[in-house]
Amino acid sequence: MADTSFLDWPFFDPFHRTLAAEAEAWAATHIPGLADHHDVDGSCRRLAVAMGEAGFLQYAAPENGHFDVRSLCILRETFARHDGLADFAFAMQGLGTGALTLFGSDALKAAVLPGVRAGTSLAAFALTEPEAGSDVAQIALAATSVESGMVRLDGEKTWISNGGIAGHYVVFARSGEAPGARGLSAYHVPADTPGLSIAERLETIAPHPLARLRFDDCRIPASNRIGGGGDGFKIAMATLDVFRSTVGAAALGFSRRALDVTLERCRSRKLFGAPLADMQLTQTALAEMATAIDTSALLVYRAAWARDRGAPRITREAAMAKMVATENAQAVIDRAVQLHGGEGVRSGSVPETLYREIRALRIYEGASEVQKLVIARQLLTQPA
Ligand code: COS
Repeated sequence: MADTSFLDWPFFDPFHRTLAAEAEAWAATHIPGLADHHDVDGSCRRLAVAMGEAGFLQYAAPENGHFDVRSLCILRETFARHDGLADFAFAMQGLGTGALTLFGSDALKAAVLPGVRAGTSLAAFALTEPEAGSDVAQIALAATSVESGMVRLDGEKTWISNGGIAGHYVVFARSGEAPGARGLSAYHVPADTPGLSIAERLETIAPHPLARLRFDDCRIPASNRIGGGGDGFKIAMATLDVFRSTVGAAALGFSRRALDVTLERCRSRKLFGAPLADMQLTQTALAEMATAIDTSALLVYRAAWARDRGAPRITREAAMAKMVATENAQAVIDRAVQLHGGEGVRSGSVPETLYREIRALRIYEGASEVQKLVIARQLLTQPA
């Protein structure tokens, strides 16, 4: 049983504890029958509908427009502890519509978000391009105003989660109001818009729905723009400020699972006539794993709490939470693999699955190296 004592920390309100218990009970009952890693598209569709029916997607696309980031983190941590695809299906409904929730017009929100909350319409966040990943200001996909209130999109996006199964994408494009970061805008693009196609499905070490998208003379109404013209960069960053802490929460869920199975293993496995747990080398590893997990949890829930209580910007806190929790999780899971011996690398074992699942989290939504840049810039721009 995973440690839930963190829920007694002062970061939480009573309803967070209730939500954590509800999510745990739901996950234990429903996720095993819904997640099938040989059918990632079907699994994500089934998981989203079931999470919608259970009411969890209300947190991913809140009706009142205000994210409760602690709830998002609790849900991601809980789902990730049970299954990486379950976490993914939940997270994408939030990340894929975060820009709409925060900056969209009432008409767009009313048209799109009910299906997202129901889990019947899958969402995607289309930021990265073949030549613009960490350096968002280099986005090249062109948005050009054309006749009768339409905008034409031309270019490519890649590494797009839910690409191929999403019902709609938030697409960041160069609208040209100014050079660099100030010349981008965000658009809502339904997946069935003519000119939008799936150029390639992308396979990774922990399979998830992922694709490269092509936009060829893809026309959408100008009213599909999210926020103001030229505001796309800030909209992307504000969305990532919310969701980066939740990536840290998913990493925490993976780490807690790794520690749980390692504790079981160390108690039951005999080595030189005694349980593995009796060796001081093992105890050192377990102590370091548990301390890394608590360190991550403190940073993740600090960032979430700070935003929920109204901090105007939590860029630094979210970057620290994402960087430390994902890096710590990699180290914790590597230790779990080592303490499981051969079983740790057997295909399909829990440590092996976690080892593959965690790797991408140190890269997506801002690699650890980018988080360091973000943290340092925040320090350097503070008044002396
Ligand atoms: N919230 C609101 N506004 C923000 C912001 C935030 N978190 N971060 C930056 N801005 C604003 C800045 O204040 C600046 O505004 P002004 O033009 O009014 O001064 C503007 O946005 C440009 O910011 P900056 O100069 O820092 O832009 P850079 O191009 O130098 O940004 C980083 C570089 C690395 C910070 C940015 O590109 C980044 O976060 N990259 C990682 C992106 C990512 O996560 N990619 C993965 C794809 S998603 S799976």
